[in-house]
Amino acid sequence: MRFDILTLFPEMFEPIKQSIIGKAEEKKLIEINLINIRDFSKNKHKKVDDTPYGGGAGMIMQADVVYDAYKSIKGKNAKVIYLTPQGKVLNQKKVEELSKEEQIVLLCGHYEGIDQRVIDKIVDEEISIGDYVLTGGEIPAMVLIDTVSRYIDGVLSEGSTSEESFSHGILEYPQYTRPEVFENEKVPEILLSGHHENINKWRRNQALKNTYLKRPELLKNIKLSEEDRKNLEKIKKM
Ligand code: 4F9
Repeated sequence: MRFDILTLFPEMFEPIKQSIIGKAEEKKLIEINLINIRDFSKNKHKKVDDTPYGGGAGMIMQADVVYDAYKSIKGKNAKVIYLTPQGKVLNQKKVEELSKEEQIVLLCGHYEGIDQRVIDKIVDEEISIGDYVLTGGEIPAMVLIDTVSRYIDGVLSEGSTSEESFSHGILEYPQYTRPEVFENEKVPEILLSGHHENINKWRRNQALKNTYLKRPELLKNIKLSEEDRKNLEKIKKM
């Protein structure tokens, strides 16, 4: 998977070169290519924005500069994503879908926005990471790279994406490790029993309970077994 990032602030992406994503890049499992939009300014002062037609506050990134930066990217089958609060809100299903792309171009806006004509010309999809406004699209782009990269073969250890929260559409069960007693609190007895069938049942129940208490709206999106239904009824009476 290759990510091409169109941004005015390429330095902001240094942190994702660390940790797991950095390792994935070293292993050539993913490639992150930064394009500084400012390099495509035709202006002697390297200006990339101008005041909005029709008036109003702030500055607008210019269509021709953004377009020239975009045209410098190599590749034919790239999906172009603009990070904006106007997009569909990202979720795990979308993340998994995007992980099947061979190349993703991420357009990061700044200031009051980007001239609509270049958005209309190059963008395939608009994505938001939540209903709030940031100072730019860089942090959303990093969120997208992080979530999508986890699905690329070899980036995580085997099984890490299939067992987690949200891959089943509900929240995780609680996890414990040594010591067995912490501040007088013991690890749930069942986890020390070695009885895997009972442990799995207990974990499923804990996941259902967690979801019911913290994110009940998620329960509408998943298929519950007869056993799940019975257990949920019990949880609701607690
Ligand atoms: C992008 C906010 C995606 C949420 C881009 C200001 C943004 C954003 N999700 N806010 N520029």
